[in-house]
Amino acid sequence: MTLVDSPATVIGGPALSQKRRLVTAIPGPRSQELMARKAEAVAAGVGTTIPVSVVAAGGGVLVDADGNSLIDLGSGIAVTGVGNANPRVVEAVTAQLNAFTHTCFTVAPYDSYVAVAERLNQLTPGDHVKRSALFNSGAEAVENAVKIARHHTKRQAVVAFDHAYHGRTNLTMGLTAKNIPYKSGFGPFASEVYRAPLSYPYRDGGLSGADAAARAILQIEKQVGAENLAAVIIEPIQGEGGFIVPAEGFLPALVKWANENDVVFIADEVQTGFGRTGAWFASEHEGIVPDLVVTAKGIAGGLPLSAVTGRAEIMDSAMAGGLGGTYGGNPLACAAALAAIESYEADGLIERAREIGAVLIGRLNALRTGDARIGDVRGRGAMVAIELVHPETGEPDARLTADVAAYAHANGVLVLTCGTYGNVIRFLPPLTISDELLTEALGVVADALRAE
Ligand code: PLZ
Repeated sequence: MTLVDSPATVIGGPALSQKRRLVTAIPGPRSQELMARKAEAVAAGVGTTIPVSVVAAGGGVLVDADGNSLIDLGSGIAVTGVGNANPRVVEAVTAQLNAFTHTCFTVAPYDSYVAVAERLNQLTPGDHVKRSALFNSGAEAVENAVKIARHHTKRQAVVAFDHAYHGRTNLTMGLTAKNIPYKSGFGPFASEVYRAPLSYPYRDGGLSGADAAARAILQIEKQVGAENLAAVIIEPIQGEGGFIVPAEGFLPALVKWANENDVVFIADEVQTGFGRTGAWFASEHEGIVPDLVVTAKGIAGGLPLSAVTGRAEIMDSAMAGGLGGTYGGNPLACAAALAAIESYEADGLIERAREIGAVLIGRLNALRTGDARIGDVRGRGAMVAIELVHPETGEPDARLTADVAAYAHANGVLVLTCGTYGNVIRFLPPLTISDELLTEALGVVADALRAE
């Protein structure tokens, strides 16, 4: 039986009922206790979205220490696509734990690292010869993609886009657009990073994809020069920046220009990858073939793993020893990735992402019809968002957004916000969520909008 037929088969704990259930206020007493300890022990810069103490998670719910069961519309920021404690992942990681936990692949290699590379080479867009290298976090993989592109092209400049998010390390902070909270006070940032305008259909007056690409390319040519440019890096659908789907034609035009100018085109599929958008990778929706693809998050069912996959001639440019790290491609994470990939395939989860998308888009568009504060509904597959605005002016409404999220949290639905202007609510459920839970959660969001 597939998970699509019976979402209950992916429940993480033995008796994790797939229900929203509140037995205390959020946070309950045990969660409050944890938050008090956190305040004393954990650096203030490490924030939290919802003040709970999680003890179990699976299917479409998170259970807290007070016995509350919350509907999960965040998947740990698009990580647990295969569901929390996915049985295939648990089994594979447990077996690996009992065999060996670490040798460092660059010291004494093992099968699963190579197997993950083989799977990535098959699954990412394009049928050219590919190589992969594995790392720990999305940011680390982005850094390595840029390293590789610079080494290959012998050029230095990198272009990222408005509203981009690529991570929190020094280079990736520089690539990231938004100042607060990601960058403010954390400079100086790496040099040779330039920014280009994005295609943002809701806010750029409906500029066509071709025109938006021409605008970006003109700026790159005038301000940077292709001869200095190692790479352009872009999220095919922006994540933290506001779930912005560029106008059709924007991405293909950029890829064409990059190819013609020997500029490495890097797709940051950290948030969009692994079935999230209803395809293995979001690049597929417009048929683009990036030179390098950066993946993380959904790759390994919650274990820390990331990768750069791309054209062999680019990936092989760095000398042996030039790429690596102590933990990159750790055996536990690789075992998890192989099991997660199996789950996406065997359990029909990519198809499920499209079904989830249809439910989300349908319900949210219906809400929008009667509510002018919902300026836009957008996304693909199980990566969907609403942008909230002041109806008279179209100005972003960050206050309403925060209030709707707070109402949802208080009522047992974990939603995340995003966007340069903090006015986007994003829906990123595990692909193992049931339609019932999803519909109930959207009902709570509708109540929240009614209450404000
Ligand atoms: N590229 C497209 O979405 C991570 C960040 C949350 P790491 N997004 C969630 C936060 O507040 O830190 C992300 C992404 C894209 C790169 C990254 C970075 O991935 O695994 O967080 O380093």
